[in-house]
Amino acid sequence: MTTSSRQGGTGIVTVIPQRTLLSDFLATRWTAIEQLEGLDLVIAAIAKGARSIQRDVQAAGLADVLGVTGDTNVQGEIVQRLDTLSSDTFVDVLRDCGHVAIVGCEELENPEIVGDSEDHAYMVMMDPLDGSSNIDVAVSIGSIFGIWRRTADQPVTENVLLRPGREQVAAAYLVYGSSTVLVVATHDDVNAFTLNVDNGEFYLTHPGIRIPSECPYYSANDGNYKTWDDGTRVALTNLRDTYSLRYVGSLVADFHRNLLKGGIFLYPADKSRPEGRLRLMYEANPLAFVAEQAGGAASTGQERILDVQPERLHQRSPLILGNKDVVEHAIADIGSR
Ligand code: FDP
Repeated sequence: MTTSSRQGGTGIVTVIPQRTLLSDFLATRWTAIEQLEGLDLVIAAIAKGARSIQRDVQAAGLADVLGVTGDTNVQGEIVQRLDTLSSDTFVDVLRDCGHVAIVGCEELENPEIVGDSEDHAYMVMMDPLDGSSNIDVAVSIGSIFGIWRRTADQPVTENVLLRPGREQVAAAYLVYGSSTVLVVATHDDVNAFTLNVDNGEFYLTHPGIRIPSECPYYSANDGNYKTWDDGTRVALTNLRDTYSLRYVGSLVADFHRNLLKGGIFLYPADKSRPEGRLRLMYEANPLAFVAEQAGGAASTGQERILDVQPERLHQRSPLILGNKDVVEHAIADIGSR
């Protein structure tokens, strides 16, 4: 049995073996868990948005979606057209799925309220297009989602989103790379689905992901060495002496490689960015949740990422993420001076 086959000019036939469809996975996975009712539709909506963004990413040089909009976002960063398109697309699909109350987004200063009935049980924080600096140069980019549950009696306001990462019920991310992959994590369960571009379906390709115990890679922007404090320099020097460097500069791509192959990602605080560079609510928290469910760890260097009590929607955080023992070692080095 095959799900698709293709014959190119070379006469080589690509045969894709039968695999579980994302839709079948979603229809059966969480049915017995009352706390996750409707989550299948939220994930299906993310997959729907991703299909559309994937097409735009693939055609980016041809379609009129490359380049900057001329605006800066709430972080003061230059907004790319694909950032705006992704943000609009994911807000629309999450609104249409009928189970999301509010969407917080890197590109939006204030969250978008998209529903307030009892059915609208989920709250989503997203980075709709991660790795913006890589858009125009055909390097892997992605989308990141943290998903929390709302209690029905809570009014839907911005403040309901200020919840610690440990309360997420699920997290998901996309990598638009050499293939398009959707990773979905719930409690103790991380699975990855690969898009078949021929029929637009996601198939389960990486069931039950666990971070390998080996850690071949470390990922950090070494160009920041001059701005790190002494403890961080010790940590990075030890990592450099032990592991191979891999740094794409798109958080999702670096994280995804480390999740599948083993590795540690670091974007620590530095002298010019004492709060770190990455965003707590829609970068650090969702990926920390995925890492922990796959047996890894995530820390600010001072505390577990998932325990940070957020004060602002767009707050930044240092991030040290990956193999548990290597993360713990790096934290000890950072605190050693
Ligand atoms: P980008 O600004 O290109 O969107 O989200 C921020 C982020 O990329 C991450 O994806 C990436 O890991 C990091 O910034 C790269 O920062 P540096 O260029 O400072 O290394």
